[in-house]
Order: sequence, then structure tokens, then C-alpha cells
Amino acid sequence: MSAGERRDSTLVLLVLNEIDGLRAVWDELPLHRFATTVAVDGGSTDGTRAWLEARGIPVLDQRVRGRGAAFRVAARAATTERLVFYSPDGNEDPADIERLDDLVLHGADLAIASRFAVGSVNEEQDLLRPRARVNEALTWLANALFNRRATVTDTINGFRALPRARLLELDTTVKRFPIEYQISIRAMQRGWDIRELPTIEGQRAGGESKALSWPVGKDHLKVLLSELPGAKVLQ
Ligand SMILES: Nc1nc2c(ncn2[C@@H]2O[C@H](COP(=O)(O)OP(=O)(O)OP(=O)(O)O)[C@@H](O)[C@H]2O)c(=O)[nH]1
Ligand SMILES: [Mg+2]
Repeated sequence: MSAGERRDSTLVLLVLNEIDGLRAVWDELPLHRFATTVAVDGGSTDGTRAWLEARGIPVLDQRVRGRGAAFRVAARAATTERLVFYSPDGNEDPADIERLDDLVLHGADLAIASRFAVGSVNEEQDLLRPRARVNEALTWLANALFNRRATVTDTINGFRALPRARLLELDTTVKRFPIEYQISIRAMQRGWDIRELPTIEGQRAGGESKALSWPVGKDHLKVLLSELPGAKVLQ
């Protein structure tokens, strides 16, 4: 891509009360490099929406609540070839936004910023790193059950990019957090070219986590089981 050219890609900001995070990362977002930037708002009450609109960013509403629903709202509304999903809460390094889009531009069906690849850093500071261990276990299971290609090291991170048509084709159903896990599993089932780049995960800039460990972990397991052949009854 030449320096002044805009990418045929939409930068999708997923927001639910992320005013602090937005303020922290805003100046580092490569908005001028993307054909479009849109936000999908899960019902913020902290001024997130007005803050984005004041900066000229279209804010899409969700009829159905949850991060999974937000992915579909973005895929249906966008008109570009590719999508990059970015959560502006401080966890995701803006320097990787264009790198992810580049992986898709060069042929990946799905590009993931990995917190577990060699050279990456996971934000968890607790000595035993329980969240990381659960993430690794879920990723191990997905690889063992569904992947016939190179091992994917982070099936769960939401910081990812893919062709818009590919996302629509997956016909995802998850409403809440495990949307990324369903996308990764369905991509594996289809033998897609999944590429990763090591990322450095930052700390949350403020606001509150919406991902409560136990319910979210349980939801991931449900998705894993529901993607097994013949498991439709579990959905
Ligand atoms: N549009 C939309 N965004 C959401 C929804 N739920 C969460 N998000 C956003 O998705 C991103 C990830 O949510 P987090 O709560 O940070 O989840 P997490 O990164 O697993 O947890 P932390 O470690 O606390 O950051 C954030 O930018 C949220 O604002 C939702 O229902 N709709
Ligand atoms: Mg986060």
C-alpha cells in the first residue's frame, strides 16, 4: 500500500461505556488510513456515543445486546472488502491495527492479534494468571478438535481482521462474548488460512470489564460443544 492510500477496509470500534479508553487511545488510531471507521455501541451511558459523534464517527446501534451481535451489525453495515475489529479499552495496541489488515490484504482469511505467540505479552498480572490458563486451555481444545492446519495460539482475542464476506459466510450465532471463539472454530472447520501476529496487551484504561470470568468461561465451553458435529441440540 502506498503511504497516502486508504485501505479498502473498515475500522470497527466496539464500545460499551469506554469513554476512558477512547480518550487514552484516540490519537494513536490510524483513522486516516481506513476507508471508513464506525463504532457499534452496546448501549453506553457514559457519554461514549456523543464523544464519538463529536469526532465524526458514525455510531451504529444494536437491536440485540452483546458483543457477538455487534460483530454482525458491523458486518452488515460495512461496504468495504475487509474489516478490522478494535476494542478501545486500552488492551489492544493501535500499532497492530494496520498489521492485521495487512495480513488479510495479503491473503489471510482471518488474522488474529495473539497474546500467546512467541514475542507477545499478556496483560494479566496475577501470579497464577488464571484467565490466561483458561484461554490457553480453550485454545488447546479448539485446535485439538477442529484444526487441521498450523496451530492457532489465541483463538479468543477479539482484536482481529477478516474479509467482510468471510464473516458473513460464517453465519455466526453467538450473542455475547464467545463470538471470537465461534469465528475461530468455524474458520478452522473450513480449513481457512488463519494467521497471527504477536501482540502486546495493555491494561484497561478505565471503565469496567464486561467479561466476568466464570459466565464468560462457561459460555465459551458451550460454544465449543455446540460446534461439535451433531451437537445442534446444545445451541
Ligand atoms: N458494541 C458492544 N461492545 C461491547 C459489548 N460488550 C463489550 N463490548 C466492548 O468489547 C470490548 C471488550 O470488552 P471487555 O469488557 O474489555 O472484555 P475483556 O477485554 O475480555 O476484559 P478486560 O480484561 O476487563 O478488558 C470493550 O471495548 C467493550 O466496550 C457489547 O455488548 N456491545
Ligand atoms: Mg478489554
